[in-house]
Amino acid sequence: MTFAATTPPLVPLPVSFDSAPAVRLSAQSRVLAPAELQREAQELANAIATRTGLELAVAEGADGIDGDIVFALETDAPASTDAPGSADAYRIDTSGGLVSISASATAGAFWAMQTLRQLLAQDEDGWYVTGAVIADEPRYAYRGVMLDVARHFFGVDDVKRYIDAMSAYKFNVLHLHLTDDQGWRLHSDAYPELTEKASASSALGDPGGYYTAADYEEIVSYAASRHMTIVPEVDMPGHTHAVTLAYPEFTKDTVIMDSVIETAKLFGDDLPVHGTTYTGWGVGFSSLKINDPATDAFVSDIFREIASATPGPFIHLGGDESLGTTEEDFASFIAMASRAVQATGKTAIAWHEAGKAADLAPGTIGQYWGFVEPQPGYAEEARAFVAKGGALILSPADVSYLDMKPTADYPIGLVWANGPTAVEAAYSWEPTDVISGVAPEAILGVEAPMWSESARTIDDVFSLAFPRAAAIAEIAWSPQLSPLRTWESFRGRIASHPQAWQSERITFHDSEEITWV
Ligand code: TNX
Repeated sequence: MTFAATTPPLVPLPVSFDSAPAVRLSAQSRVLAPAELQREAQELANAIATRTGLELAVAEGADGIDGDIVFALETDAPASTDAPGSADAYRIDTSGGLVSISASATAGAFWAMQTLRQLLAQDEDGWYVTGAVIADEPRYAYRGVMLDVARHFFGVDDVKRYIDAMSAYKFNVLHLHLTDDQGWRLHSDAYPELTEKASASSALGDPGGYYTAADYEEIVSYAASRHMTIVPEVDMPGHTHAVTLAYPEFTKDTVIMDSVIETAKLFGDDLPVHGTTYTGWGVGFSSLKINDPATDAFVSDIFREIASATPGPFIHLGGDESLGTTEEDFASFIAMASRAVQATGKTAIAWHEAGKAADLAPGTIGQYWGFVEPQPGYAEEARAFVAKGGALILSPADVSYLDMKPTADYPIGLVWANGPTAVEAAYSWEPTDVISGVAPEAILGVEAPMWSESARTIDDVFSLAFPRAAAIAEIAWSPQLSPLRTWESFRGRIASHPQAWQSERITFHDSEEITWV
């Protein structure tokens, strides 16, 4: 690992960086790439045009001259090919008078393109690419963000903007929380009333919406073109009040527990009523019927339909906060649902409570959402996934939940996860330290969830996500022991990023922890 005395403002930090002569860009500069990388080349030209106004020609080819940007696919991979994430590895080298980018796969070329965008700089003579020799590859293969489109609905264009903003930080998974008490957001051919009857509204009484099959396909393929995998989540057996509006026969009666009454009082919400729209922020009162053949068939049908529309390897079955369900019923439901996912050929992911189920399908991946210092019982539930041959995704709520307020007086966001989450807190945690007794290889990666109870627009979403999403991106991508993997270095490197955010219309929290430039 080598680092030049001054490292440009790269986030996430690359594995190694050395300085080299800069490459001046002009209207004559071209972006050259082999046929397989034309999309990445075009994407780079678009990003350069948005940022600098320079419209570079994109062409197929390998013979660049000074001032060009040249992509190449190398079969002798820059990283060992069997390492996880090696398809993501790339090199950038400006030492020959042009910018040369090499990768062993299109994904690596795409991440190189994102690094290159951060190397764009301007002086009195115009725009240039900061001189650099970079060799880079990710720490984790799974680098996720989640968007809750159930509490508030975000349309296809908003989701595409989220994909663009997050893939710029080398996130490669978008987990969509598609269903919850407040709405069902994906059309089902087999159960059309889910979206006909249970998608019209959102939390706070805001308008709802849903994705048609064509919308979902558009999201999936847009994500794929940005090397992001979509992980669809259908949350069950709890968080299913929306189903009571469409197919009440698959649901249990509503259980109004004290926590729901408390939440309703706190936020002035109405209490949930079985079969009518719910727009509040309570959790845990709804459940599918357990040990009921008709419900089990519904669950299998839904997973089968979603699996056939989803090219990625994962389906998330939820499993969180089933507060009105007995442990026995919960365990039996999770055993059934995790197998129903497996039967589609996909790998199941579940929130960590599902680790309680003794008969969880082997190989299920757990998503841990407790605190960095686990609450009683939570670490044990998380370890159960690993014991059954699965792996863990870490989303500790007190550091990685993007919907927590960044400061106590922030107008939107929640505070239940140990109060507001500062940027420094989001940056300063180590994935391998969270769940003791788990081998580092059992950690598949890291994910930053964005729940949308209080986020009513995509601008709200961005203004909660940035800059903290960039902190999580560095945890997911950069080597743990790199000399510049420090809060002081990060806060310096991120300080100039609003220049790019502004050109992409990305709102952000103007945090006092960072001296913005
Ligand atoms: C907890 S963490 C939830 C969600 C809420 C979120 C708000 C988890 C798996 N469930 O239902 O939206 O808190 O921060």
